[in-house]
Amino acid sequence: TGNERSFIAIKPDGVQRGLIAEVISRFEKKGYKLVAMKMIWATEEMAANHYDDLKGRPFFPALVKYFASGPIVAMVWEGPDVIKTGRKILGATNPQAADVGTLRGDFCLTTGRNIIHGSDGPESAAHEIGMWFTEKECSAYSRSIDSWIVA
Ligand code: DAT
Ligand code: MG
Repeated sequence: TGNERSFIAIKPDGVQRGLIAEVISRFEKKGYKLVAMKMIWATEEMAANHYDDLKGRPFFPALVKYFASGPIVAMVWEGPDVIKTGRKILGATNPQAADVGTLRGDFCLTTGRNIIHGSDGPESAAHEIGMWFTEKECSAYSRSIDSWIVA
């Protein structure tokens, strides 16, 4: 939908590797609107809550440790079909399966260090945005260029 929002986070490896600007650039150049952003060092409790749906999977403990291993850049991006199209910009979960031209296809090698998170549906987007940001931290604003991007 037109004003759909997705939670996108640059994971600790993406921050360490200097890929913050690259990630922002891909979403920004596509035309999406950044409505919230902050750097935050998640606790393992926060990481476990974020990946709640994967509790019980064998890789869950390692995933939680990885996500809490350093600061992340948490963002909310807005625009037409940003959840589904954002997932395309990220590429497949396993970087070896990710198409060249996607962030994971271009910048990483293994599932355990896949640099970025993106909401996979409207329910998870709402849960994740609510978990990481308050309503007031999400700025509803228009850009004068919007009518050159969306019609
Ligand atoms: P995605 O991050 O593409 O939404 P997911 O939600 O299925 O993928 O899993 C969340 C993260 O957990 C993923 O980015 C990396 C890790 N992960 C998923 N499947 C894994 C596996 N089979 N082995 C190791 N780590 C895995
Ligand atoms: Mg997921």
